[in-house]
Amino acid sequence: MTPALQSVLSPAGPDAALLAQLSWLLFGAGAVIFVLVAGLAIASIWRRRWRPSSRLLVIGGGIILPLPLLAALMVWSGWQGSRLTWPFSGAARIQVSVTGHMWWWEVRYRNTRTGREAVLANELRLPAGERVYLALGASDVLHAFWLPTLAGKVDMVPGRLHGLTLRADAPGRHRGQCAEYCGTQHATMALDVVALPAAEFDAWLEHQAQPALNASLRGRDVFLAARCNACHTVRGVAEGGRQGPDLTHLASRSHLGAGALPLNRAALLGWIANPQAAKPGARMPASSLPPEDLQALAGWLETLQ
Ligand code: HEC
Ligand SMILES: [Cu+2]
Repeated sequence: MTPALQSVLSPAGPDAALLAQLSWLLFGAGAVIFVLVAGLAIASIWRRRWRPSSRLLVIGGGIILPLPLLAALMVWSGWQGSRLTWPFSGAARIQVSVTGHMWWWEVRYRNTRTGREAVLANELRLPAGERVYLALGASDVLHAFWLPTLAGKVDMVPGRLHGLTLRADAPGRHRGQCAEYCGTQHATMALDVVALPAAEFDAWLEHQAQPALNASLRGRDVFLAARCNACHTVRGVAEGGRQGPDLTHLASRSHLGAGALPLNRAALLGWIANPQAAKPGARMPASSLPPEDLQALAGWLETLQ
């Protein structure tokens, strides 16, 4: 699998391409102004005419060069900005609401056909080549949604919804990151993004909307006895709180704790025993389960594909 991209300079969607073009243009024009003004400064010193009122420098470098250039850039960037996709929910088949929490992402898909909801966390999948509408909000403090390879940055504000329409040109992996300082673990608030061929995406979403399989194993009993469902939902097992990520299909994700750890058995055991070790400040308490219960619990969570 190709590594997930997280750079404005590798655009993979129409809006990101516009923004990358604009960044290069602004950088180029800035470099041109810098070189020309520096050249004029050197020229005026060289000609021993260096005074604060040196006409060459003040009129040439201070007015004639920057004014038209900056004015042209302003017009150009305003025009480019107006070409960015307007966030409009009506045209999109797939609508997702993404909520920023300290320090993870809640991702809810509404299937407009069946009316069923699929809830997941820290992972966003998109059908490639199709416009997707995102409704962005926050539950606690300010966060910001930023997928540099796909679109511009949008603030996530408690009590408000901001829209974003984006499109990934082709199947591939991307990485997003919270872009508004939101507390201790702001840096560990990453979002895995996977663009899939449309048919594959539909099958995946259908699966995510199903309740959990293997609902009758020992690990499930540990999950309930340890009251993990006070904060976590596993659909088909326990409608729990929303303080923590929905775990119904935990095992289909690639990371734990919004990018804090890769998802495997050892990481899972360590996380459940003490999330503070990998992510100090995370809003999940340590547990003191006996080792065999811990193994059963982790084993069961791993079956939640
Ligand atoms: C007080 C609420 C709370 C309780 C109780 C709790 N958790 Fe959590 N859990 C959270 C929060 C909040 C997160 C997200 C932390 C983060 O990424 O910053 C989390 C994250 C997780 C994750 C990682 C999910 C992901 O997709 O990244 C797993 C797995 C998990 N918890 C399992 C458990 C298990 C098993 C128990 C019971 C032993 C449990 N939790 C009890 C709040 C809780
Ligand atoms: Cu943040």
